[in-house]
Amino acid sequence: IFGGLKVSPGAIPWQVSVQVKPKGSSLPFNHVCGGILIASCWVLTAGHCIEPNKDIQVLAGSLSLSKPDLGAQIIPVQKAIKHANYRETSAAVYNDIGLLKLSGNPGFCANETQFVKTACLPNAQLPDGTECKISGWGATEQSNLGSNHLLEANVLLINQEKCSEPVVYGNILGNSMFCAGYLEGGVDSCQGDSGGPLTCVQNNANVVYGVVSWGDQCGKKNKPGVYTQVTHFLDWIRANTEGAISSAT
Ligand code: 4AZ
Repeated sequence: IFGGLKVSPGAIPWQVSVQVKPKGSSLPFNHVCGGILIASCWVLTAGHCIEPNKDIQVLAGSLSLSKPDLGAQIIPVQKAIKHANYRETSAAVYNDIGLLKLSGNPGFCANETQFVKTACLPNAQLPDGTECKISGWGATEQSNLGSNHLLEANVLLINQEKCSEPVVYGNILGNSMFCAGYLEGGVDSCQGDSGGPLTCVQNNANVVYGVVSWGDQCGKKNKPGVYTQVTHFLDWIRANTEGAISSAT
């Protein structure tokens, strides 16, 4: 996160670290991406975070990456689902969304605590200019190795036509993506934040409105962060979570 501040304990309890190692190896797990707890046994992340032949685990309820906080939960991933239409070009990433099924009995994987809670899904698009929050352990303006303590920053939802202007991203933006941040630069997500949350307040609840996806570097003028539009994938999320996500009534 560029232009971020340290997160306080329990402030972003749906944030997880997605960690991998080569399948079957004795190497330690390594943080690769963020993720978002959307049900006890389900983590939403970016499609590009799901690589073949890796063992995956998630770290929940910890602000520190190197030394899990008291009350942290480390949960193995039983199954990783990458969107079937995931596509990567040199310029952009399309349908950049995936789901991680945690190991445990249905409904009893991550334990809800003060530091571990699920985020809601959005039920409609929000207006341009809405202030939302991003978070992660990714690269900062100080270090491209990232931050050991979870960082957060506020960003604004940017109009799609504005973000599709030639000086910004031109015609590569798809309708399953949106831009957020500041065209003047400075505050942004970055490498290592991918897969993590962009949450906004909707109906007095925090909803996971975007998933950190890509961008032309970080914090640059006219190159805001690009996020997967979660509202575009609501049916896909419901269809792939085995009934674990209840619909709003
Ligand atoms: C990345 O490489 C990445 N500024 C993630 C987010 C952004 C840029 C790059 C957005 O994972």
